[in-house]
Amino acid sequence: MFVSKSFLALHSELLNTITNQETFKRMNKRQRSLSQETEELLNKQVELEDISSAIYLSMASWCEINGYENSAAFLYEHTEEEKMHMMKIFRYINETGGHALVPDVTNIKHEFDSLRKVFEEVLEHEIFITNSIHNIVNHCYSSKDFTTFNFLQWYVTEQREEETLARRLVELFDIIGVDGIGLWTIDQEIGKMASGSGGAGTAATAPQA
Ligand code: OFO
Repeated sequence: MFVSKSFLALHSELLNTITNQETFKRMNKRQRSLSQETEELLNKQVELEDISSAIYLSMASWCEINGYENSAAFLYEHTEEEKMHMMKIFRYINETGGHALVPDVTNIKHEFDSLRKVFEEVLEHEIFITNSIHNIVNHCYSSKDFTTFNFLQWYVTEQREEETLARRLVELFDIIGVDGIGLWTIDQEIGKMASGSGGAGTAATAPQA
């Protein structure tokens, strides 16, 4: 059977590439400092940060179409911030020899009962995220993965700030009340709190929820 020279060359080039990729994968496995279990926990956290981003985007949209412009701006910015949280972990997984996986986020709700409910859900969600971070930190401490333990300290600080701010936002509803121009005033106050807050390790430019 006649086989063209260029086909043989292409075939051998392909084989080389595959061999190189396999060698790289084997080397990568040997050289990884991340345990399988920590990698799975971090990939789960990547997904949670992406879910946070999607939830806040949905909330921002709801606020915008219901006339709460400052709250919408706050949540739009926070959507970006959650993406940044996700990417930090994503890159860390690969840098330490793991494989970061792109999450498949679906089933985000689009309707909310009220502005107050939006921010109550933000607080509830942030508490959930804090617990998740603490769970990974605890795992890293007991498995003596001090590199990841150290990496996660940024998130520990960030979560404390995010929870505190979310609590302040919910308190606005009790302090100001929602009657009359109450909701309008709360939306203005949320705008002020957004522009004055900053995250762990960031300049005071982005809002935290
Ligand atoms: Fe990523 O901190 Fe909020 O969720």
